[in-house]
Amino acid sequence: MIRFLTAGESHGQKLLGILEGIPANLVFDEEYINNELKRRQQGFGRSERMKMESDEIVLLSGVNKGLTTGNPISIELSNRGYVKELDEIKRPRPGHGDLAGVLKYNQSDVRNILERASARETAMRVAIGSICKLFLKNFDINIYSHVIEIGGIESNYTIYDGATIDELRKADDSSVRVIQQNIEKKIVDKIKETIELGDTIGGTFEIVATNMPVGLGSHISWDNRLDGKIAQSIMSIPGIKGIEIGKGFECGKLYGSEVHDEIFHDGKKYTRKTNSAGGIEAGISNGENIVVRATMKPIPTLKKPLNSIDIDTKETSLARVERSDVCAVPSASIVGESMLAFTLAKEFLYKFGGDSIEEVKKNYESYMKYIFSR
Ligand code: EPS
Repeated sequence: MIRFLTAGESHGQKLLGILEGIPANLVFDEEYINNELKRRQQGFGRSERMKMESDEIVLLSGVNKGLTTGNPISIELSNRGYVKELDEIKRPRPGHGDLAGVLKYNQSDVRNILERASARETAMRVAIGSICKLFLKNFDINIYSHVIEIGGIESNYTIYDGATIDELRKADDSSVRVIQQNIEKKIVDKIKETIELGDTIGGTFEIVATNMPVGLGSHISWDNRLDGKIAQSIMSIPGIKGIEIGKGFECGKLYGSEVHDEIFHDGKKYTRKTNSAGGIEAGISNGENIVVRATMKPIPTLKKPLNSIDIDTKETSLARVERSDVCAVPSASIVGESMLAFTLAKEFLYKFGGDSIEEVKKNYESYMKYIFSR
């Protein structure tokens, strides 16, 4: 079983992460992890803070001579945006955790909530998720993402419109992680317009995991279902308000005959021609690519602030204005890849568990032999 914990605040000294349960003898590719951190820092619409930060991990434990030891892996990331003494905040921003947090934790300074609620924490999730990606790569499982809509401008070129995995890889070349160049321009213009307005925008991204084995997750109990676990992990990303698996909400508009993926056999294995289910049926991975979409709401910190209340005086006032992102959907898609990687690695180890990579591989290969004999 793997699990992770993070600690740290947005303008605190460091972010800390502990990942437990990664098997021994995994090649720990630090360059890959740092590159994943860079991918999260890209994206037109991020705050000036992103130019300041240059995220690179400091590895503290769990690796020897470039290989994991099976011990908990602990890492740290520094915050160049560290501020020793922060001023107090009294005017909660609608849409942020500010008000609900100060009430719940009986705080008089909104800082004590927002510094942790901040999406800065997702940098550590990407560091941890990229270790999970390295693990999954041993089994040829790869995870990709691209942005399919920002501020109402849709790409109309999702995995269900024929976008290929090779094309998804190209999202890394786009400043807003979209495949089509004409849409990229429209989205960049929309973000520029939003900056001018002193406003913010959200959007939707699509994540795909390839080469999935049949059999992760289970139908036997509500809390074993893979789709439920994926939904929880993606929904835990700050700002996410909606999630779909496969064709998701569109399924509610179609006939069963238009939705369900017919079953074939090519002489060696079962195949499907469509994947509306997004690779999961009855909470079990069915061997097709896992497809997840998530929608991020607009960032709550507005340059033209919304109405709020001063929590000390109870007087009507405008919400606090801080330096912030205008659009962080491209970054959120990388965080989404990482959270999916963590959930899939966890389920993979649950099914094929072992204390070393060699042991997991043996279990996996013997299961795959059985699957292909069916
Ligand atoms: C964030 C506000 C911005 C973002 C930050 C998340 O920070 P600042 O207020 O210091 O400009 O840049 O995201 C990150 C630092 C990051 O690494 O993603 C917020 O309020 O959530």
